[in-house]
Amino acid sequence: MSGQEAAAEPQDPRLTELYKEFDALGLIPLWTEREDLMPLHPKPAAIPHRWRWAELYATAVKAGELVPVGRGGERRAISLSNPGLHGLPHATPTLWAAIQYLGPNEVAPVHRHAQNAFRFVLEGEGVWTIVDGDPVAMRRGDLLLTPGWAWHGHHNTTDQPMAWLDGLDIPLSSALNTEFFEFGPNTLDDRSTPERSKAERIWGHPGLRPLSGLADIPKSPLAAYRWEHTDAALTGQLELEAEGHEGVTAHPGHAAIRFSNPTTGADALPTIRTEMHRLRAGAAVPASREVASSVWQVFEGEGAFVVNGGRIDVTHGDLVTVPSWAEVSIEAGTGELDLFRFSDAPVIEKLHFHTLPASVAERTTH
Ligand code: GTQ
Ligand code: FE2
Repeated sequence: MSGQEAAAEPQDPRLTELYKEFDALGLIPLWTEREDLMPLHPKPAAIPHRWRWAELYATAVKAGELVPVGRGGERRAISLSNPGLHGLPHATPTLWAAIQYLGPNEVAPVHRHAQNAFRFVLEGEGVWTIVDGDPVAMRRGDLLLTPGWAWHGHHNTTDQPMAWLDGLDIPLSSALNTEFFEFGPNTLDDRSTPERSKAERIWGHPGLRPLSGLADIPKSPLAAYRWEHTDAALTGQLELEAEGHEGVTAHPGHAAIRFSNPTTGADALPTIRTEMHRLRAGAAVPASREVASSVWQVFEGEGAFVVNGGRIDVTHGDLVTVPSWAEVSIEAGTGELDLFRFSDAPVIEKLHFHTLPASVAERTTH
């Protein structure tokens, strides 16, 4: 019997009474909810969406003029709110993405929280983020980590503003009720500006592990992944491919690396996967889907994402959300396209929600 036929029939008054009883007792029967609770495949409320960097940056500049940064608010960060997520400051159901803006000589005070964070620098330099007392320079193309519960404050040492991308697991932490927060000292005493952080001096040597650090550390101890290394890794893959070596790139014309924890080889942060991708001019990442939600940012170049059949053109700094199970392909424009990406895949993999039989993996969303 279809729902319509059922609605047309007069309802048994005992059934009406039963629904009232459910309601009064704080109960909801499965049969009225099943399709929402257990869809045939993920049906995310989050939608594929693009934020233009030029627009984000312009509003951040205005916020810089109007909104002080200091104790209380702690950060001048403006979050990407996915239009499908009911006005929440969530880019996807699990991920926070924000532009953070620090004006000339400004200081963002020290605090710590259970949520894991990273910064990715699209452009600019001159800010040091002090992570557990270790000053870490922030420069173009760098990925900087602030693992959960590490103390951190930022200070701009120049007379130029700087803006960057923040990624955190705030929505995941909120859903799991794992949030803790602590204010640090009111003054940021260490204003030193070392080229290399202590973390890099210990951990930043390829394939070399200090004997003082043989125990696995679940959150990467390497506070900074420098653009110089990321760039060289991507260049190496494409050069080898051009020399005729097979299986070096992710796809033809598509080099990619994952930022990893040097003690475990796993993702740099326990809850957030971070990657850098480079497409040759005119190359494409073939269509695929995965059980994980992602945020992409264009680092250099221009191109297009095709998500669930919808084309999204992107240029320098633009951000795109790709919900779980959405089909996505990526095309580079007439030049090379460099893309930073972060996702919640480590969480899904740890919980084994990504292991599906092939018949299920064939199911489409649209
Ligand atoms: O820089 O410490 O975008 O605590 C959101 C929360 C940045 C930060 C954000 C934060 C920070
Ligand atoms: Fe923070």
